[in-house]
Amino acid sequence: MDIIYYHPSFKNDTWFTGIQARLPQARMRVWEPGDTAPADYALVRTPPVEMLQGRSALKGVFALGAGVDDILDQLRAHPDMLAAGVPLFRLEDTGMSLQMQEYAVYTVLGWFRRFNEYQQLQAQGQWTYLKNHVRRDFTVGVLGAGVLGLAVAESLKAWGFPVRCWSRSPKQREGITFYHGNDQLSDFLADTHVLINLLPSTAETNGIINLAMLNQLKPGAYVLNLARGAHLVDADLLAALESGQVKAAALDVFAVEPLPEGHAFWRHPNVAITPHNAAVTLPEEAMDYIARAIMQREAGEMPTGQVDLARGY
Ligand code: NDP
Ligand code: OXD
Repeated sequence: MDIIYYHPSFKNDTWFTGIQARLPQARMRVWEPGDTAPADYALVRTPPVEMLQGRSALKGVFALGAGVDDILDQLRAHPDMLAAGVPLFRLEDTGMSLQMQEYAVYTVLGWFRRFNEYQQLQAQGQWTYLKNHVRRDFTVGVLGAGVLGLAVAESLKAWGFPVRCWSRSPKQREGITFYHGNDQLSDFLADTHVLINLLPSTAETNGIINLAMLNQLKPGAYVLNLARGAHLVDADLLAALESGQVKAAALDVFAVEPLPEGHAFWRHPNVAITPHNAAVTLPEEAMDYIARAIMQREAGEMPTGQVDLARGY
């Protein structure tokens, strides 16, 4: 079994040793330009187009992340990048849900208890009591009710906040209110005090967090973008922060990464920034899934995690 591998920044050794230990029959190699030798599987992040082009014998391409917008963008520009019938898989959870929960719970509790504002007051040497938010009014709305969105919703439900989610298809779970489709988007946004984004980046979702959306949230809303920078219209968020419609934002992802020096988000007093690490790929967990999925493919089965190329996620 031959596996080709490409990642622009990961340490290759970890992946080679880990895959070898799990799949002793595998021969894994880093793909280099010009390598057209046979391969059964590919493990990739933002792969060069020519790595996958013409490889109709591939039994699976495994994205080394949860989002596959980078690969699908390339596929749109080069429709022959993936041969017909070659399945693309993505990481489902593999330890990312817990990381997203940590980030969301920390951030939402900070806003709820107004710790971000106390930090600013401390910097001014001010001993001031701020009025507490009311838990039953502090409604959290999660855009996306997939693997990560649902995990985040459950973790905030456990803290007693009213929680709602918006997705494409209808869903049901105890203690969470669900909305679906464009027709129910306005109902989802009305009364949402904290907006958390965990949508995939697709033609339908890019630019979705714009002024029209922000203006439908409860005045003084909070925005947490954990998904992709392409979802957010930066200028609209800045305008909403300026008007007070949005009180604070926490952003892990940006349209251009690293966030360019001089971007207004860097020094905005009500914007918190992290460098796209809300949930990182954990190699051991990811390799457990990939090795299991490869064994399933070898047995003629279809593992979970297959990306629907037409749907875009
Ligand atoms: P999933 O595919 O499991 O979930 C996606 C959710 O979005 C689904 O509920 C889906 O609806 C919903 N959705 C998609 N399109 C639409 C639409 N047009 N209208 C309404 N709802 C829609 O993805 P994950 O939860 O695993 O991951 C979400 C995203 O998080 C990734 O795509 C990635 O971009 C980002 N991410 C960011 C990381 C970071 O470190 N910042 C790390 C990992 C992921 P339905 O359920 O009906 O299909
Ligand atoms: C991912 C990411 O999608 O790292 O996994 O953002």
